[in-house]
Amino acid sequence: MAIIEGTKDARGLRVTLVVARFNDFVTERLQRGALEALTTAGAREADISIVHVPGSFELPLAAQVAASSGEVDAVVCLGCLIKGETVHFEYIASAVAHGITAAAAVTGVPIAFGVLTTDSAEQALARAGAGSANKGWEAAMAAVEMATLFRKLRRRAPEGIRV
Ligand code: DLZ
Repeated sequence: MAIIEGTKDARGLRVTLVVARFNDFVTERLQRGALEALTTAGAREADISIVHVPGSFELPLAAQVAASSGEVDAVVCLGCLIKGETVHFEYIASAVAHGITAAAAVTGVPIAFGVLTTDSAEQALARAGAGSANKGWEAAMAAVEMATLFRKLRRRAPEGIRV
C-alpha cells in the first residue's frame, strides 16, 4: 500500500496569485498572507507572479489562462464577496466556485480557492488577519500541497501518460 501526499515545501515551485481588486481593503491582506506563506515555505520571490483582475467574477478565466502557460505549478485565486453589499452575491459566488473548479480540471494545474464569502466586512477582515488564520495563507498552502502532490503523482504515471 502506498500513501502519497503533498508537502508544505514550496522550494522550486512557480506560483501565480490571481487577485481581485474589488474589496481591495480585504484582498490586499489576502495577497500579503499568501505571499508570506509561500516565501516562508521556501518559494523564491522571482518564482511568484501576481495578476490583478477587476473582481472575483474575473478570477476563473484569468486563472485558467495563467495555468495554461505551462510555466506555473499552481495558481491561487484571491477574492472577497460580501453579501450585505452585493445583491447578486449567490450568483457570483457560485460562478466563481464552478469556474475555478472547471479551470483546474481543464488545465490539470491546481488552482486554490481563496475567495471569502461573508455577510459583512468585519467577518471578511477577521479572515484576512495575520499568520495562518489568513485565508490567503491557507489557500497558498493548499496550492503548495497540491503542486507537490502532483509532482509525485506525475512521476508515478506510466510512460507516455501525462495527467
Ligand atoms: C459587481 C460586484 C459586486 C456588486 N460585488 C462584488 C463583490 O462583493 N466582490 C467582488 O469580488 N466583486 C464584486 N463585483 C464585481 C464582479 O466580480 C465583476 O468584477 C463585475 O461584475 C464585472 O464583471
